[in-house]
Amino acid sequence: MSNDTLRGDALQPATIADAEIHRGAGGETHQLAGGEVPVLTTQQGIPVADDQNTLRVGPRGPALLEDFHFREKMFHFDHERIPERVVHARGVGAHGFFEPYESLAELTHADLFQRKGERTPVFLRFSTVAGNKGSPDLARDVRGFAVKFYTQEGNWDLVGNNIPVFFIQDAIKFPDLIHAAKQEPDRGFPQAQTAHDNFWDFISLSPEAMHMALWIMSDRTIPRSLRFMEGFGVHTFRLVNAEGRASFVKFHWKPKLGLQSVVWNEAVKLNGADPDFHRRDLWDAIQSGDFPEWELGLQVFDEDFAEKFPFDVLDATKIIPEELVPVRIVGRMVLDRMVDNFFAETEQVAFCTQNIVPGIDFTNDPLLQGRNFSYLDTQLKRLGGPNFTHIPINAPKVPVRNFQQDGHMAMRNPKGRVNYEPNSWGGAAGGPRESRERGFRTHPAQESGAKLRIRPELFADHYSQARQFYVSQTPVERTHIKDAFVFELSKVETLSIRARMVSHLRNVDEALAWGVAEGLGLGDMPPAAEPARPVVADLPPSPALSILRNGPKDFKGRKLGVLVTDGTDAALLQALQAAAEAEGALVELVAPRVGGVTLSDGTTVPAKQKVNGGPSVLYDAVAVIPSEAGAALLAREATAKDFVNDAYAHAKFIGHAPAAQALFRKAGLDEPDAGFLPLGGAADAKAFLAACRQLRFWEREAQVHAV
Ligand code: HDE
Repeated sequence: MSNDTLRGDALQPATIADAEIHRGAGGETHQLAGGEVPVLTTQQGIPVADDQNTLRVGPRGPALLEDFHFREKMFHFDHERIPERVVHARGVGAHGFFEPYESLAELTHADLFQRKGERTPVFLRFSTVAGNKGSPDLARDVRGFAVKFYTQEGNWDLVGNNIPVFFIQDAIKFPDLIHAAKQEPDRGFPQAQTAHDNFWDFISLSPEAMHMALWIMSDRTIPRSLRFMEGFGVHTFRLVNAEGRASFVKFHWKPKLGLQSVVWNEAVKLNGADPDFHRRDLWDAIQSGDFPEWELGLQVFDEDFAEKFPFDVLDATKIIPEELVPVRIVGRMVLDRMVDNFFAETEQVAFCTQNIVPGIDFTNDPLLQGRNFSYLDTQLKRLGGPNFTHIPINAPKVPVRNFQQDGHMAMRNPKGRVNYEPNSWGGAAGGPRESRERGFRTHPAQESGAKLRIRPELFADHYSQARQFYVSQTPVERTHIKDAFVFELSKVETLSIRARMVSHLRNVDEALAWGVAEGLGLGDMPPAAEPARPVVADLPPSPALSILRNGPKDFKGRKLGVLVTDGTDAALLQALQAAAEAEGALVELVAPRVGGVTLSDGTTVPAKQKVNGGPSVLYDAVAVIPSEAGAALLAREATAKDFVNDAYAHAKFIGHAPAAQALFRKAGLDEPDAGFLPLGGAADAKAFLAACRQLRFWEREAQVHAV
């Protein structure tokens, strides 16, 4: 190696070397070709002259310890990572607001619910539970749905999930549940998957998890978009009004765009095609001004209802069916701004179930009580000290006044002499005091009883609501649940665990149990598990529990992938784009080259995806509109064949120009069904987009799955 290649000048990037550098006023800016830019400084504010080369003795000599800029830069880099969340490590957050549709003063004196239309800022973090921070978005998993309301009376955190029940009834089992779900400790895999022995061993030994098991095997755990899923507070909380009257409440978030999930085979492929699928989807929607929206719903009930309800309202493994206590829609939440900095906001945000405001209160749900300890405790470790509430994303937007002081990274040190109370300094000099009128007051519920480690009797019915969930599903959804059990248990190597799960399923639904046993090739059917308590009864189906019965009414917010080539009919493409726009849907072009194609009228259009990087799993429906020559080219391209084959297998609507037949034939799609729609002109384009509102041509699914 010659001396020349090691010379600092040779390593200067062109922008710096070419720049006409001079200091701006006060030495804070300098002039580059692109305009004024700030001068780089150290953390101490010292301007830096060279950020490309360490300080050394001569061009080939030893590095000098004196190089404070290098040492400071490297020291800071070395400490960039903080521990990831022990659960819900992978997440994405956004800002927005909540506004009530009406005053809820009769139910609660919580300030944010008093005045119709008054906006309260919120920050929402969605997450998966089991995977590490870098795990893919489409893991089969529960999604966290945590909302921080920055109210006028302090922060309220509604730390929910996209599933209204939980695996366990008592917080003391949480570490076991999470250990069992995450990577197995000896081998460090599988990542972000419950399809392994430890998880199903724990679940099959915990009958209380059966209701949740049905939910996680449904398509709820593979949402198409975070924008298309519900959120739930899960526990029963209390609302308390100004007179001190308390009601019980369960919180629901209903997406304005309706519910939608992907199918499992799509999820598997999406994880490879775009591990950030959900994150990107949220980013794209908000950045383009298509702000996602949820309505807040309340199920409000009183002691009387709680007494009569056949399940315990403190049991987080049970729901209250919406048909029994209707969900009252009371307001909306809109997400309208992505974060400026992922680490500062999404990573550092700290949700705590104990962050609650006057007018809302806890119940004795043993899971909720345990959570109230865990969240604060885990923040201390993760964020490194007790002052994480000073970080802007966590700080309330109202004044904070108390005598807490010092600690790591204190940012908000009060002035003056007084740091205790009572004190006799008087007036403002004496510092803040409690307020009986405004302060948080716990609802004075009567409590008495022996100290015991025991669960209430009604917690012990583990199957009735699991069955209710199953019978509330459409046939397509039931098949997906069965297939999910078969998939997951197929990855379980210990045969007795497979059999134990099936023995529970016999108490849920015999047809489901037999379907799973058959799918696994189980051999002898195990006897049904012994229920801890006689099953309540055959509960009526609850249509609110089905995704397909609660889908969107239109194709709004969905994505159409259009496979084009040189020579594609320009008028047809325009008609598709116009029809999609009228539906509020997005169109993305997929082409042999990302540079784009030249259409029939000679215009060129860029593509969003090259065909081998833009598989059809990225889209809700596809249109295949090549020219004849283009179709002949695509027919020789494996990824183009995958594009149409997957769209077919995933029961998507497929619009097609006549020339597409050549590609379909080569892909083996020679028996088009009613989910294939011909595209000639504008009228066809409209009809195709109208068909897409159903999202899937489910009739096809049975044709493509033989085992
Ligand atoms: Fe959590 N959970 N959880 N959880 N949870 C955490 O707190 C915990 C539970 C939920 O985006 C942790 O800051 C216990 C139910 C969400 O930052 C931790 C129990 C529900 C998030 C913790 C539960 C949730 C968490 C880890 C059983 C739905 C992510 C990092 C009693 C109602 C929040 C953190 C975010 C995060 C404990 C059960 C939702 C360890 C002990 C039920 C959405 O404190």
